[in-house]
Amino acid sequence: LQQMSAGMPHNPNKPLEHGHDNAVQPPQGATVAPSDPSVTASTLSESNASPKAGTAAAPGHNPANDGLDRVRVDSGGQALTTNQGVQVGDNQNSLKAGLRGPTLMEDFILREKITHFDHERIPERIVHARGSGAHGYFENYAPLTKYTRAAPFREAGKITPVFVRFSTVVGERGSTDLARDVRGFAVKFYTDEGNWDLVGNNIPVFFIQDAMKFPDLVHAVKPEPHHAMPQAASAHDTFWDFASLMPEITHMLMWVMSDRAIPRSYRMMQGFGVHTFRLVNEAGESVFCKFHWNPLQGTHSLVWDEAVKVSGADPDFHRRDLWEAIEAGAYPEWELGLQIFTEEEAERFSFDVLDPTKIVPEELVPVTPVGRLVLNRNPDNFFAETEQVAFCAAHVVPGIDFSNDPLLAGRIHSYVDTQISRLGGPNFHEIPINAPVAQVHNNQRDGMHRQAIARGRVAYEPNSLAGGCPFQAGAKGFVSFPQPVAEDKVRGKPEKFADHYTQARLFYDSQTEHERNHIVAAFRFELSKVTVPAVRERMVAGLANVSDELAARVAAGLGMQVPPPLPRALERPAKPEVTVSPPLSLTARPGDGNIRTRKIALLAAPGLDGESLSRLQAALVEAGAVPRLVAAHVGPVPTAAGDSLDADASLENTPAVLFDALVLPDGEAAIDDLAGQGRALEFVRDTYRHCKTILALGAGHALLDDAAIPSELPDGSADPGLVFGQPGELDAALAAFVKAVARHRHPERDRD
Ligand code: HDE
Repeated sequence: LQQMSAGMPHNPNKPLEHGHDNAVQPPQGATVAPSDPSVTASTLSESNASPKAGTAAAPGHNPANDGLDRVRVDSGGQALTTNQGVQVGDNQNSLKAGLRGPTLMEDFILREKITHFDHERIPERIVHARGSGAHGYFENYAPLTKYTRAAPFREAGKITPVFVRFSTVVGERGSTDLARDVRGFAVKFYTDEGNWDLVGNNIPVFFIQDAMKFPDLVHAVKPEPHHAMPQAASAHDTFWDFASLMPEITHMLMWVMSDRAIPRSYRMMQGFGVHTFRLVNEAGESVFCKFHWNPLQGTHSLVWDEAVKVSGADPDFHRRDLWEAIEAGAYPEWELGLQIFTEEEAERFSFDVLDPTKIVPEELVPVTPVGRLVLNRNPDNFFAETEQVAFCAAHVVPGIDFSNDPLLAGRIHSYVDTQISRLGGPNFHEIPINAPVAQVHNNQRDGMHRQAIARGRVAYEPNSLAGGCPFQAGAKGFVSFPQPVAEDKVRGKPEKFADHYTQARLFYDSQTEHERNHIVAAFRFELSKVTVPAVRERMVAGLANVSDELAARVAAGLGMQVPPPLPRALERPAKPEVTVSPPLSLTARPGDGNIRTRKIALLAAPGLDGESLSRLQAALVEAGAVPRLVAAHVGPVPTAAGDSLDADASLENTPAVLFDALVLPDGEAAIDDLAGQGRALEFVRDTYRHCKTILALGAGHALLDDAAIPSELPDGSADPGLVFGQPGELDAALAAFVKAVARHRHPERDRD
């Protein structure tokens, strides 16, 4: 290092390949001390962020990024080299014996380049292959030491760096973001006592109760093996065949057929740890705990017709949304809430808390907010960070422990196992995105791709030759909660696991009318794709155990009679504590009424009133929204006043489904022009059909008539999503528009 800083010619490529000159390097014989994670967000600044515009909240220092800085490569001003650091003279032509002669075996530059290319891909994740990630931090509100000794919860204001990856489950790596599917919500906390991975989903229950059934579930839902169809879809025979034979799946199906499975954005969905976990305090006392992530942006979803169309128009819709929000400085945020209850309380519940197909209703155990998660930095390299990150349900830290949930037990095994083949052997924990901020000291050695250079001759314990180091930490280290176990070995399930329908009914009965309509429509859509009538019948017979109304409506949608209900495993399940739980509806969390990051289309055509549209555009930017001018083609659009506005999107390349709301301009000539364009009319109709807000300025309202949009709701009342404004009274129009857009959708209009 001294040689390098003195400018001596010592391996000059090395610092460029492995980090900048100021990177923290281990001095001879020592290790790098971890950064002090106890500093608060307000005293720190992000260490290495790309410049960001917008309303930057205090981003928080991310010590996990310090380690990554050492391996970030910038090639600005540098010559091209081989992997051995040899500068390449010609990157266009292979080495030949004469210009028209054979290429020579000797060309190590060509062979190195092609060989590396040949191995650029790794296997995709067996599930959750499609995803997007971001860096951020978790900030703790208050000490939680009464319940847990886990490092992130120790002090008020404590910052723990995180990397989060959102995903779909079924589709392959290049599949659409918009599939009807569960979304993964995996959080890696780089705590100062080691990595803790909370590998959750956006739905708080799961399809199955026991890990033994996971391969069957995944084989049933993935593309059918003979022809590898359909991609990223559950609407096919094998999934529903399996589902119809597995009544324990019923509660999960309610969630997956609801709008939760087609979120508007990763930023607008909840996350859940799903299983019951344990918190353990310094005294070794334990309580049960369920983890909830609640988005500050509110919970919002698409409608199915829209999701299908977005899949074509922008299959990267969720990836782009997350990336753009972070680049714009509109950092997405979630609050972490805990449901904490004792084992004795759990004994008295009408359901079993070890059953991952059950929730603990919030009426029974309230959700206590304990901290917030902020995502404030996009990865520099998708592969190195988002693709190579390896989450693992077994990664817990002192203070967090497992329950006996039999699904969780299988997960504790599965993640490292699958990653050994996905990431090419052992030692992937040393890949920078996976390496903990806490130091690693053990006697594990060697294996493929080893990075650490362990010094000394001792790689065993106990030893005397290295002073007994590394030594076991005793009570300071991870100690499993000593739960007593004294029963016969059996293969089976506890009695309460057999109640497959009570909570499915609770979910259905807790939905608003339009949410129930969407569940019915989703079942109808999915089951209508099933080609075997017996499977459809069995499915509807299962739904008859949930709700007569649901079964009748789905059956009607499939042109069949409701069959007799499936026999139940448990004729008399315990009486549920609650029969309706309002937080189960997406409408329970509408957000805080702002329209930040909402995408708004301003239709433009020659002859529009440019002044009112420009003023409105500026006001929307001021409110944090993302307005875009959409016209027949990109480029200048002449206004009535003789100047022009620049359209940055066209009706052809950016259809209505990519926006949250629409503004129709004033100007009769412009409206006449738009009325003659099929795409413009389709734009208006889709916005209306998908229950989004439309603001018509002045003459703009005529386009609503041209598109055959009803001016009021079927019951004769005013449509809250249709706003009319005069160009002279823009402030009033804007206020009404913002209020309507903040509602996200207007389900009163929803008629499928
Ligand atoms: Fe996973 N799951 N899972 N899972 N899971 C994987 O690990 C598995 C389950 C979840 O963004 C795999 O590295 C088994 C529940 C997420 O990288 C694999 C069982 C929940 C992600 C695996 C389950 C999840 C995964 C595939 C039943 C919610 C993506 C690649 C016993 C609480 C993480 C990999 C990321 C990924 C196994 C059930 C969430 C194969 C065996 C329940 C968010 O190991």
